[in-house]
Amino acid sequence: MQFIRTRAVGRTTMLALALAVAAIAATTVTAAPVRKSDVGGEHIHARAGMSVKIKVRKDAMKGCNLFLTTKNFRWAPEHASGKHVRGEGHAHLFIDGKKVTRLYGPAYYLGELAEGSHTVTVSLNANNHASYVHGDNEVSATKTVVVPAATSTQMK
Ligand SMILES: [Cu+2]
Repeated sequence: MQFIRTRAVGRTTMLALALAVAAIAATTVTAAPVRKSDVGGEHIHARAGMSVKIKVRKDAMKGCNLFLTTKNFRWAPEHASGKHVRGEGHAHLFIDGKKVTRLYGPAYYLGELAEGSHTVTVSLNANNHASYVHGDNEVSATKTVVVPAATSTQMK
């Protein structure tokens, strides 16, 4: 995510600032659930009410932070790659459809994403890495993060 550095505050700068703030604010949750047929592999029927929600917030210094809120789910990094225990597990993080890492808890430093629009998806997974599902849908959440174009004015 780009930071705004300006040496002269004029009308153009203020407009750019307003646009940048608007762009950051324009993050939206996409409702379309991930279908297990899109994922393939193992799946495990989740207990009723298991869910995950995503928040992406600009870090005060650099990049962004990811925060997850889960329900009816217990983070169990100590059991990762072990046998399935009902309601336990970890998460998988995907950025623009590509798996980035496992998540072992509710917060993660995403770092700086390139300028443009990105999809951030988190799925809840059992200890054995199988996706938790409700019916045909993965227990997952997706957020679109828009990183505005650089608005810095360089002195020449
Ligand atoms: Cu896994």
